[in-house]
Amino acid sequence: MSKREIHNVTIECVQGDIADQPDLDAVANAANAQLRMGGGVAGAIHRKAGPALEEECRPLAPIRPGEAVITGGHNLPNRHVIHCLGPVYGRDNPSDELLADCYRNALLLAEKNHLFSVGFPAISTGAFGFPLEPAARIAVNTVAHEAPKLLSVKLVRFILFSRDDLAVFDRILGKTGQ
Ligand code: AR6
Repeated sequence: MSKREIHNVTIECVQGDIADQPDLDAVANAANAQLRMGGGVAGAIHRKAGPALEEECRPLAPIRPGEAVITGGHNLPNRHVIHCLGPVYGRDNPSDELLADCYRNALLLAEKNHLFSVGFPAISTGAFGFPLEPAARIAVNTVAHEAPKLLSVKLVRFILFSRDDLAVFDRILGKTGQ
């Protein structure tokens, strides 16, 4: 686990489950365009939130790569879920920019809703095939770049499923802003 303070925003990386972060105002979902249950992160979030989350999502879908929408958290321990559609690597181009858009748009929604803390999984790095190292660099750099503009959001946590993924995020966060 690592932690950095960048322009008064704490950015940290932990190993864990995105659906088990009770101290965060919102968690981001690595969603599909239809905002349905799915596997991976979307499966974990919808399973815990319950069927009312899919119902709330229905009128908001479909969303485009890079886009984000916000809903309630339902049975999750978080007030909100911010659903991000990451790019499918090699199909949705330019994938680097679309992935950065996800993090930027999610933070914008968190600001609009006056949230203090947001958790992100490694969007697009599972079923959507984005290689972890460049995806982690985009994730960390985008949040660090937005940090000076954030008035409400003061804690951003990256929640990585595996120890190997955490090690990559830790290394990149350690070099950020140096
Ligand atoms: N908590 C934290 N990270 C997780 C969890 C979890 N519970 N489960 C998986 N990961 P993915 P994507 C990691 O596939 O690539 C879905 O089916 C996982 O190891 O969830 O954006 C949707 O319905 C990987 O590193 O998201 C979409 O169709 C990362 O989270 C599609 O997959 C993202 O993996 C989205 O694909």
